Amino acid sequence: MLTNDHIHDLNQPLLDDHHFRFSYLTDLLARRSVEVQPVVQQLINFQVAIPSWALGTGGTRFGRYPLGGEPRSLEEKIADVALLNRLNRSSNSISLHIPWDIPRDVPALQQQLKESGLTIDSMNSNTFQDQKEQPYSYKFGSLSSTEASVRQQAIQHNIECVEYGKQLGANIHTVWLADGSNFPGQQHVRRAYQRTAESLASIYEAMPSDMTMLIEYKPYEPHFYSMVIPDWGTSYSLCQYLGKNAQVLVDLGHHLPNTNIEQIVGRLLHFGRLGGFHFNGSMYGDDDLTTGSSKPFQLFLIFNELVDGAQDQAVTNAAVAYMIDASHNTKDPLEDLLQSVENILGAYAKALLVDRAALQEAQENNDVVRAEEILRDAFLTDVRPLVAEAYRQSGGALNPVAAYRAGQVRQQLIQQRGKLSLSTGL
Ligand code: PSV
Ligand code: MN
Repeated sequence: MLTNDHIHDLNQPLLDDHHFRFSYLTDLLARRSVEVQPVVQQLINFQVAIPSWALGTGGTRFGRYPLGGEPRSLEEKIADVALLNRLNRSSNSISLHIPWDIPRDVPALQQQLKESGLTIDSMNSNTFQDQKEQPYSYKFGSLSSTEASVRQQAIQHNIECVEYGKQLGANIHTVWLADGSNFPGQQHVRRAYQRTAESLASIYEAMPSDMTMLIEYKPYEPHFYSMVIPDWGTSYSLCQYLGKNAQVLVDLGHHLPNTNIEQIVGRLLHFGRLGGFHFNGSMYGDDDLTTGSSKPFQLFLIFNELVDGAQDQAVTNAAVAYMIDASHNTKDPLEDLLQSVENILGAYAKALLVDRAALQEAQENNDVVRAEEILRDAFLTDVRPLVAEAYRQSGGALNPVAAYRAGQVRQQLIQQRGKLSLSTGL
């Protein structure tokens, strides 16, 4: 399905237009003393992990509208990510969620990953749902539960995830806790935090020294009065308590409307505690829409902080893990993921174009208008030819969504897997 040769053939009719647009932008940027090839190379190097749970149609609690051809097994999920990566060469890893993705045949999976040029990005634990065979319920929390037996079960589940991660070569273990309360007085605020910290410490101790624990925060949902880890400050304090291999994970959808996420990113970089991202698009909360679809300027400002941090020797933050965490209710999930990756690369490209020396000078002089104009100048540059060139140079499709459609991928997946196949996820 959509081989490299096929992708190469689909590029041919688009090349003339691409060269025209790319050489125009090359000349334009040269006038501003920006060399394009180093920018293209940084785009080529940039990789965003795909979560196994975003490959099928998601739903809301009101309904789900599957479009067919969804991956039915871990092997088929890996095949879908391999296909995405053949198209854009920018998603060379997959993140797994346990128990949705329990590996049954580790050597065979390792072989498949190797042949597809993929790695496992992170293992994600799930103590937000009860599983049939599990003795204790997470209805009133998992790592923060008042019951030692429940906490122990949740710790054990996380340690199992760490073990799968070791087997599959994943060096990230991500914890997102659904623990919280719906009513005032339901949960003792300080004790719930303390129990969580101690439970996390037991998991942290079980991790190998080259593994990082990413701690994700979320202000509400599934609980609406309080969440045990509602904000970056709580995640950060837990990381401080655990040790240097614990880092904060920023999921773009896990903020209240109008939160200044780029400022949080800057703060975490300053503290050397920014571990990773879950990219998605959000208007209100955890909407899990296409990354950059409704707030492209915000995405650019986040990348502006990341690029600024990467170029500042005073910043000692370790490598940041990038992942998409989205859910697709109305679009074909694979098209949505291709769009998200493209928007992420576009925001990154624009951030790389910011004239940092001029910006710093404007900031030092409190020249508000000039500083803002420098950012706007980069943001308003049409960088699509740079992203397309990165795809081209790395052997991908000049226009991944168009190639996906021309290759009739969804129709073939439906033929292979059936109209009613359903993937795991939310
Ligand atoms: C929770 O909303 C979350 O963002 C966490 O990352 C989970 O692992 C994922 O979504 C589950 O879909
Ligand atoms: Mn997430």
